[in-house]
Amino acid sequence: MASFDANEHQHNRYNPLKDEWVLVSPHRMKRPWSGQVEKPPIENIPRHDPKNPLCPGNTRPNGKVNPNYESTFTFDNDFPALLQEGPAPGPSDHPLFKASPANGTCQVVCFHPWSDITLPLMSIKEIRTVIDKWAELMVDLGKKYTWVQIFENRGAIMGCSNPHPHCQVWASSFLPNEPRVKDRTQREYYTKHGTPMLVEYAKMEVQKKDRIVLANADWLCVVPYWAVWPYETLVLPLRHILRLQDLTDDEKNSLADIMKRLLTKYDNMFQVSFPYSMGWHGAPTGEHYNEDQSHWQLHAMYYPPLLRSATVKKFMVGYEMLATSQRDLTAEQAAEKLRNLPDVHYKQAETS
Ligand code: H2U
Repeated sequence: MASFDANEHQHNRYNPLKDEWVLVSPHRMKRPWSGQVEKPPIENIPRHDPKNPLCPGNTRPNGKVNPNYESTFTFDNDFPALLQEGPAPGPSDHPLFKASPANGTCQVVCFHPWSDITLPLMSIKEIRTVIDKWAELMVDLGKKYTWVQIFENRGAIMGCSNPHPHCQVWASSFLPNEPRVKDRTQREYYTKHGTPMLVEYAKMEVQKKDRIVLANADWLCVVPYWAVWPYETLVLPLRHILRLQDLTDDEKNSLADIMKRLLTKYDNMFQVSFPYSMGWHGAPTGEHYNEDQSHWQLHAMYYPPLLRSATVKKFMVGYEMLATSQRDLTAEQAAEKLRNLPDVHYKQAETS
């Protein structure tokens, strides 16, 4: 039998952050596709749409009027999934029917006054204002809440309801599932090895090189060894940093550089605004500020669904839903493809 080659032969990879395995089947890359084809995303978005509730100066359906903002604009989500107050469920009368209180607040952050712009098309300075807003919200909401989740859904394919560039911030009185698992796995790793898991991981990826997409003085962007989504990336600081609000001025600028280059590469892949869900994870806040959280390392995840073209996305169905996540393209192949894409945006290449 031939000797093992990760780019050719099936294998499982372990995700130590989520304590999960992913099945890698690179031999399937050549199979034919005759399944669903998504409609290409509509790209002719007006700069200002008088009917869009996220645009400057417009009245939202609840009667509130947006200011004529010129940079970022943050408002309380008019349809929040978490309310600040409400009656709490009583104690459970059976271990199979447990409920617990859930309070919180939801906000929307518009990145820019224009609807026809996205982060990769914004200047480094403009991206920096978004990062500053994120850090500010982490501080403000983190005073009261256990977890502040910053996330961006980009593209209708990812459930984004509005083309205006924006993200959401949901702050909660509880630790949601994903960070709850990551808190446990990072804590266990730190106790066992005496070093934060993701600080060690970044060091190893710098040595190994084959999964690096981008790097600068402060940041590393890799397709993680355990990636599930075809072009999933993990953005890590090179220094041990617990939370987004702990970044220095220089680190915020160099993050804006990494974000612009990564998102440009994504868009250049199929010459479309590349859809994704992204978000930040760092040490919990609220009551956890007073605890030792050294096991945590700040990181951002990008989960784009596209696989073969602008219209064919990866579905997490069947085996993924019922057994374990599976991918065909290896993380190393995905990283190489991303690394080789230009970091000048295709829309800006024509004009520069
Ligand atoms: P997406 O990030 O999935 O596109 O969601 C946009 C959010 O904007 C969504 O949570 C909010 C929705 O509740 N929204 C308002 O708060 N007010 C509006 O008038 C429109 C949309």
